[in-house]
Amino acid sequence: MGTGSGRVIDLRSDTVTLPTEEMREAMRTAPLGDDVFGEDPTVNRLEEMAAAKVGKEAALLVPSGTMGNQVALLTHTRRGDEVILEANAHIVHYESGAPAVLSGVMLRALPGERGLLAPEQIEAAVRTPNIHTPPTTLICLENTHNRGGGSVYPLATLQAIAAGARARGIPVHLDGARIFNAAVASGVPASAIAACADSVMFCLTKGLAAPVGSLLCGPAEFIARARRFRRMVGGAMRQAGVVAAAGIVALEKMVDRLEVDHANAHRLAAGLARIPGLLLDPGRVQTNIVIFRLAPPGSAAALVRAVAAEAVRALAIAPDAVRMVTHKDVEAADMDVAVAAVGRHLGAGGPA
Ligand code: TLP
Repeated sequence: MGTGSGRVIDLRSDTVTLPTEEMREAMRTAPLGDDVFGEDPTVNRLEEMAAAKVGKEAALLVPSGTMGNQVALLTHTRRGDEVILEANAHIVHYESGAPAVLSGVMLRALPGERGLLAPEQIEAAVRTPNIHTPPTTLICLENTHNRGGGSVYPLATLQAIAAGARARGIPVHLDGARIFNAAVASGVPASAIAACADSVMFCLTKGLAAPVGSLLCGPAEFIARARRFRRMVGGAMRQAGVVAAAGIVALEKMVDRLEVDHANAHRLAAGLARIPGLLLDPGRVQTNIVIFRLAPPGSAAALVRAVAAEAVRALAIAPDAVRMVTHKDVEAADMDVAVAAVGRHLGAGGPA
């Protein structure tokens, strides 16, 4: 069983993608300098391209999406402030408690619908200034939403949230780790999505397949302040053009092909949804993330172990929930192999 070729179908994340040959060649030949002196031409070029892609004045290369989000929080907030965000946000779940440690902020985590917040929900959560309450000084949104199953904010919702935030003078930070998946799936340019936020972070290392790097983008004045916080958390790098070179290829060559990942995710979801004992509405899969639940007493960990034995890798994200993510290093036929492996486990009434 398995892939028969010794190849592993790794659906744990789109972060597992390896750089393309073109990226490796660009990395080898990139003109370099010391980026802490602002002298790496390849980093400067990537930052300009990134800012232009999302319609912001400036951009800052950071080693990871986590650092991009945390530098944004440091730049937007002060200790004791409150940040409104969705309860399943990456910033809440997967950034090691950094907002509490680095920025010293309170997180006001609101329950969303597949990770998406409604404008009225945010409006109702904004604090009225009072000596007893932490001031609301930032709203964070995530698009696409990872734990929401790759869900995409409708542009009108983002615009309503942005209008409400602006009226109150509260900035919006967008965790757009997968903003290009959102753009490709919705047909809305990344710059129109980003226009609903003051700052936006996006990753080169997810579907775009670069080995390292994320960009924090925003007004020039904001990015100038963020540059100091990047330094503070140890993210100022030297000849970072080595990684920026791959990032340039990622932005130029890897965005349009994301629709292939989305088509593969739809194929995967359609196949999985036919398996008894597996709970998934394939109509809700919008991008490259497929999250399904198991009817009781199904165990996500047991399923992940069983399919791993067939060279299919997935991630248990809750006791009864499994995540599979498509990306450039898997193809359409792999989806059928993955579905068959899951089907065998559940069909065999595998260990609960
Ligand atoms: N997400 C990773 C893991 O950290 C869970 C993944 O496999 O999906 N924002 C969002 C929405 C993300 O999904 C991620 C990465 C990040 C930020 C952080 O990026 P990195 O891993 O570069 O720090």
